[in-house]
Amino acid sequence: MTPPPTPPRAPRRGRRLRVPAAVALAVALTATGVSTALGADPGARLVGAAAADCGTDGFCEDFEEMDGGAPAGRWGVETRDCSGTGTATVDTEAGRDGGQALRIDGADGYCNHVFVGTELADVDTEAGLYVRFWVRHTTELPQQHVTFLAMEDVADNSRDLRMGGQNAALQWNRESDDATLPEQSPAGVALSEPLPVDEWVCLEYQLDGANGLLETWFNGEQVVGLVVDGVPTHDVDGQWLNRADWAPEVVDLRLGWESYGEGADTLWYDDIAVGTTRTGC
Ligand SMILES: [Ca+2]
Ligand SMILES: [Ca+2]
Repeated sequence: MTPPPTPPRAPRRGRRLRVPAAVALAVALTATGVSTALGADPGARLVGAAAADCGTDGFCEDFEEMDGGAPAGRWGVETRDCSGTGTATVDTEAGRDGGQALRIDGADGYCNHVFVGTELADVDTEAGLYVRFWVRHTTELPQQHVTFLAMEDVADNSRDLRMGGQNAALQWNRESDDATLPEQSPAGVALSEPLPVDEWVCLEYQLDGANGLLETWFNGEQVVGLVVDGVPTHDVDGQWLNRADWAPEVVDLRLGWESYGEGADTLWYDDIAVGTTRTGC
């Protein structure tokens, strides 16, 4: 992958769809959505993906427009059920290109969780959702389950779809039934990736709610253990697809940290792009 471009500094928050959205999205999804979700020619969408500026039909966030300290703009700090020592701030300690980034200081234990979230009302998530973000952290993922990204799924009693780690590798977790992707067998975990420390990593995913599909990329490369393609694969999405009616409708995006036993970490997030087509790294 080519290095990411320097994000522009012009005000960009609240950017809305630039094209007749329904038409463009319908065409895009019909043409490429399912085939991409199934892993066919995933590189095709990378053509032109590294364009400068915020090349998405949803929104971008580089945290440069904030004053530092508390997250602002479309983002708010959220601690569901209880709160503790976890903190969320915007600082320049690790920001990409020397700029600002969202910093999460996460601690052991559920109630020390903290997330910074935004609603997705301005993204046509029914047409398929693509999220790209860069993350950097200081501590290897623990053996026990942790979450660093969550989305409220209103089609699943508002329980979360969660991205995080378990057995020291990246995983997806469905809060409602604790299904994991990949399955947490040694063979399944080996099909995922650890999240390296002290370097920026580009994570991307596509969530095709209508078809119950999920695909994940690590620095531009598909992670085969993090794909729900509709066909049960032993060690990967077999457990996930035991529930045949999974059709998520996510309404928010939250970045942060939540652990359920062990797991403390300091993380930075930057250069987020959310939309209905793949942005790339
Ligand atoms: Ca930044
Ligand atoms: Ca499969």
